[in-house]
Amino acid sequence: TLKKVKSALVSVFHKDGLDEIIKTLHEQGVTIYSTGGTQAFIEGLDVPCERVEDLTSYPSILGGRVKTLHPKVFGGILARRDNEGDLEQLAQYEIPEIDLVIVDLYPFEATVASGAPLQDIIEKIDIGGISLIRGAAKNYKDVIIVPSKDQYADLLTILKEKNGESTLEDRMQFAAAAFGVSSHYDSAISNFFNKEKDDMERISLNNGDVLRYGENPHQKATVYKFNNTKEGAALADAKVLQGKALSYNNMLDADAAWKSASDAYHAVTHLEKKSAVSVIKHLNPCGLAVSDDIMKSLELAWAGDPISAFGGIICFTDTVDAPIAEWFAKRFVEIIIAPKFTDEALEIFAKKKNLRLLETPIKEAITGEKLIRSVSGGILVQDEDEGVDEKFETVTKRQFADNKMNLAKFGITACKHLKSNAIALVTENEDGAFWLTGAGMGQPNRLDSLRHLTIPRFNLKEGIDIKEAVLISDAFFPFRDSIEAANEYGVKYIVEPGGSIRDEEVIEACNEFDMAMIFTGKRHFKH
Ligand code: 93A
Repeated sequence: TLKKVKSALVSVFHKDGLDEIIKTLHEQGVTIYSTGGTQAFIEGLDVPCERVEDLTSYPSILGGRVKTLHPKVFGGILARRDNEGDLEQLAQYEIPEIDLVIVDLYPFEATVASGAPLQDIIEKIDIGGISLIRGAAKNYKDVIIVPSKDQYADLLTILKEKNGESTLEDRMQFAAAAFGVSSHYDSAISNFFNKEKDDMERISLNNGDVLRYGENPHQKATVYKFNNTKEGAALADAKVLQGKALSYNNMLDADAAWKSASDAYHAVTHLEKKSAVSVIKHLNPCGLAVSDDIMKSLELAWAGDPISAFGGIICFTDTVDAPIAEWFAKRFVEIIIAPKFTDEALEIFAKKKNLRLLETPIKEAITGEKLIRSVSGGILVQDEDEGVDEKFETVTKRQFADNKMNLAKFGITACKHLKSNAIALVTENEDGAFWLTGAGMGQPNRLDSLRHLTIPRFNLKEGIDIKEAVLISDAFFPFRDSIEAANEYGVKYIVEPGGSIRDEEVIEACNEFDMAMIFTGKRHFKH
């Protein structure tokens, strides 16, 4: 079964590491066949080589898509050397035997990873190379297949130490590696195509439902729904149980309410039974709370900013029952969202003709949905900012108390849903309830967002120990002035991503005021 290499076909994308192999093949008198770029490389080494085009009497066509795909190439690779019929046909059609094939495939995965456009990715699907690999591996009894650079060292061992003679076992090992390479390559292509297909399906839209009006009554608006979102697991699919038609702002606010309540629910892990409530105004949570009881959460969410809560959009993660419905009797809100309403609650709400009730399951922690917005002449698509931050690095002398970590995670979630520049102040009650006690958002500078925190404006300091609260910033503090402002409130715990060129100055300010500060390394802008 010892076979000596006499002829080789070499077609590689990356040429590095090839020179030693080519020189050794040449020294051993091996005939080398090669494709365009590889042939130029080989001739650059002053080694003669036969052009595949001369062998096939065809040029490389279709921009290189068809180079080696020809019986004159594949015949010489696939012919069984112990089969008389095969050998006769090689002679009849003047096909040379090829007993070593060296391939390095078009870099499909690297091209996908580079973010190249679809057309470039498609061109990097290797057809000829993968066929050479499969053909040579199938005929491992007679042919050595080197399917990638990783096998160059093994080939050199055979060429140099065994004078180009391989055993059947050697060739079978090369074939095993080859099918590993081809299967990995095709899986990568399959994964890419299936993901593309999913994205396309997600983006294809149902016919639009006309909305009551747009951002203002003189603007028309429509809501289109993505196909193939999971049933019930998307705000646009929520069941409208009562109330007048929804407007554009209503949809946006309802979405913000649903996402912030759901995310807060997922972010809290210290409670066995948990119930989250959000109160939204103009896309911002002005109240957000998670406790072990729906009524408690509602009262805390409302207390976050009772003035703004008027006319707000409320989302629950629990079934809304009669006592909750009664609670709203004397309060005006636009929309209430919940996974379920009891019949008694529906009866009570029925008196408020204009109030909209939306029924939808809570949002999953990670949906992978795309966010789409428009700019003049185009659309912007990005991933949702989903999940809970996991990296917490204390950067100050004062340590961030362990029992504050859960509260910090809740606070980051609240902050993430506030428009930038966003500052959130969150508090834990004695019974373990977490709530948003101060929110500053939408200011063009971070200091103003901090100074506009709702808490001092509504004079709710009573009952809240700000020394125990955690203050979160959606992006780094660029100067120490914000820390000084936080100190005026009496804040002792701060969370921010870090990454400013003045981080040192900011940390120094925290140390001066005996504050504990955490860097998360993750920014949460929301524009
Ligand atoms: O476009 S292809 O799928 N068509 C072919 O017939 C073919 N034959 C070899 N790509 C083909 N190859 C690939 O070309 C090899 O896998 C290798 O990656 C590359 C080498 O091209 P060149 O020698 O011109 O640099």
